[in-house]
Amino acid sequence: MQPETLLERFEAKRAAGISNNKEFLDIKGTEGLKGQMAAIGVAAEIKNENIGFKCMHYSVTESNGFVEITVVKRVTSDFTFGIRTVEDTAKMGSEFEAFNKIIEMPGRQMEETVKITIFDNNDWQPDQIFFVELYDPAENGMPRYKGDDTKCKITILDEDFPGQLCFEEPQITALKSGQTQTITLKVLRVEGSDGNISCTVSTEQVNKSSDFSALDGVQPALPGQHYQHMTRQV
Ligand SMILES: [Ca+2]
Ligand SMILES: [Ca+2]
Repeated sequence: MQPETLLERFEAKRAAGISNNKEFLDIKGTEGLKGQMAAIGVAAEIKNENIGFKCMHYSVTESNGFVEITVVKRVTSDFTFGIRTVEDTAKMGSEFEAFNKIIEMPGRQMEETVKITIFDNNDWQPDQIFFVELYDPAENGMPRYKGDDTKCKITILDEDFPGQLCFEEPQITALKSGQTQTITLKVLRVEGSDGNISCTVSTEQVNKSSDFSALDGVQPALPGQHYQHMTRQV
């Protein structure tokens, strides 16, 4: 008996040891088909029949200034659609410029590229994401079009290096002289100097004598600052 449904064909191929997922991964179809494929553990990408993103995920460094995203039209007739940004961990006005536009594509035009501004800063942050989606401007509430390819993800890659703080000299010797002396400790900021960082500093008494003034508090380091002096009396 010939397998008739997609599920039956998949089972028949699997039973015969044939591995060919192409038709499952690139197939156009309905939500019902998607559910059927999910039931057999195959991730299906359901494309919108009219419009979709060419790529589903873009990565851009924050210093790049912008990201360009391409939309593909799949019908030969004129088509009007909306495209807008949606916040996630990346926020509008902070990490990217809000974008919301209605675009009319004539029948002969099959692709359109939009440019979204990315903002740079000097602070280290985890990589952040936002989304761009295609929506129906003619429908009430302007919902996103159906299909997995009507939403794409943008990852903004951070490229700032705050660096690390350390003492220039791991050990300093001060001889007792009967008079108050001042020693200087130099703190270095190495392997990067982007953004503001700070560290807490404290003194620790190793033996019973208390022949030094305590050093406690927070030492800030400003962007581009590579060292700082701290003085103590002994
Ligand atoms: Ca930066
Ligand atoms: Ca940054």
